Amino acid sequence: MRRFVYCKVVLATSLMWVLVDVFLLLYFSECNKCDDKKERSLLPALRAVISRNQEGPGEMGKAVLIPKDDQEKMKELFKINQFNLMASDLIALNRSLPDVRLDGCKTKVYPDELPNTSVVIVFHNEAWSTLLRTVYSVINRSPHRLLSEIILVDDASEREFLKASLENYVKNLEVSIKIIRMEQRSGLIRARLRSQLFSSHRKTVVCPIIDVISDDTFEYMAGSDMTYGGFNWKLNFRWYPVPQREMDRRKGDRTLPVRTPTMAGGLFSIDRNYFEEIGTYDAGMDIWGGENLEMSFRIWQCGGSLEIVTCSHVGHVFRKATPYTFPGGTGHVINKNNRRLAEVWMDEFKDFFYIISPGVVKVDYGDVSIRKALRENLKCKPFSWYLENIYPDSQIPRRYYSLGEIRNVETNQCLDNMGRKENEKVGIFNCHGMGGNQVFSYTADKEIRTDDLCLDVSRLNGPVIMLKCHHMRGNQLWEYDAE
Ligand code: UD2
Ligand code: MN
Repeated sequence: MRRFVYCKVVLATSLMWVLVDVFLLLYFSECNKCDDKKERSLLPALRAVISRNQEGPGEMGKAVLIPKDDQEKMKELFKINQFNLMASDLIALNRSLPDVRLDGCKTKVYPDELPNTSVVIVFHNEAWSTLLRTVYSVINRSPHRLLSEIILVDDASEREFLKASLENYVKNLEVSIKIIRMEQRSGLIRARLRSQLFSSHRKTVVCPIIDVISDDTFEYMAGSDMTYGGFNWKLNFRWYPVPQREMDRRKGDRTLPVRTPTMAGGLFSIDRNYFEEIGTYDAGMDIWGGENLEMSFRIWQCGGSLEIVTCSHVGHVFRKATPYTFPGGTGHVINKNNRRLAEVWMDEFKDFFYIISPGVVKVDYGDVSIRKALRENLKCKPFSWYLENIYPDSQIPRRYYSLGEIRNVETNQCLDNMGRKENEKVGIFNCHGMGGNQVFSYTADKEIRTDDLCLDVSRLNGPVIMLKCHHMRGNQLWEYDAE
């Protein structure tokens, strides 16, 4: 959020929410009241160039380049939010953007009786300019009759300017804005729950295309309608190409919603009652991570559907590092959340996660009996059904012969991906029996894969390299000779 991130959003969909300006002047005067001096990054020399017309910094989504003399300062400020705060502060709160939608989207007509939406934005210590630009973009780019309110959930921020100044500022906006304060740091999962969000087509949960706002220059770049959400063995959310079957189902019309196996998690719209019916979030998850896959699996397995509405765009600053603390430690928090999701939803397929991340099994994940009871009550389908029907191109194979190490019993050496990436050679290393880089699966399609990469040989004498799995057999087909 703060940046942009809304958690939520809109079915409305024909609009792009952007980030944007408004009364720059107001902004400055507010900001001058900020106690946190570090936030006041605007240098006098740069202020002069700010204007509200389309020639101002960052207008029409352009990159903002900081002059050489200010680069030191810029780097210093970058650390506060893990994005270029100086650049963001230079951009108008109602910044103009190019219309990046597919042409077919621009003439679409939507039904009159769409439900109202409350937009929920959670934040912990985010910057003033990104938070407010998010708010303005929601206001300026959503039909007001569909936008009932914006709810800002403050997850126990410590920055002074997010207190009274924020309250006073939003009072004057033309859409009702509620601010809810968490009394203690709770994480984005429980913070979102506090607002009791959302709205949209019952049982269809929708996400926008997520456009990329550069963390360095705040340049606005259109996201693709040709990727959808998946995940790897480590349970990281990943974008993968939209498969042919999904193009065929839509008869090639790219403006129709894409059925996606998972969502990124930060931006989606859901019917409020349905959200409650399917068990909101797992409130036992801490701070960050895991909730997006948990919700994705739950929606599909329990009879709902998840779509990317390709005519809807929302910009997001993808940060390379997290700006805030993870009470308990980053690894611990994420592993705990992922274990909760694996234990409740993945059945025997959780082995893929555990075997590639040994060590994770030692992490205490608390009590999941309530979530298991929820799955039971809703009569949700098994994970194998999800893999078969919703995500046949999954990195976790629905059917496989084996999962484990590939050992040369003579030398006691094992095939090892050596932590290498796509296009690099697979290696051989002493067997360590710890899983991780030495885990491979021989699948029913006769591929040998390690997470989302497959062993591939294109020349008779090798080498064997690791490439994206293509499901076409050919150079990725391996026969096992038991003899
Ligand atoms: C991605 C998702 C995010 C969430 C996360 C996995 C997108 C674009 N983003 O995170 O929504 O699904 O993956 O968990 O899909 N925040 C709090 N309290 C906290 C931590 C964060 O309020 O303890 C706020 C934070 O200030 C921000 C929002 O939650 O406004 C999302 O956090 P982020 O931007 O660090 O997460 P991101 O985009 O990496
Ligand atoms: Mn984010």
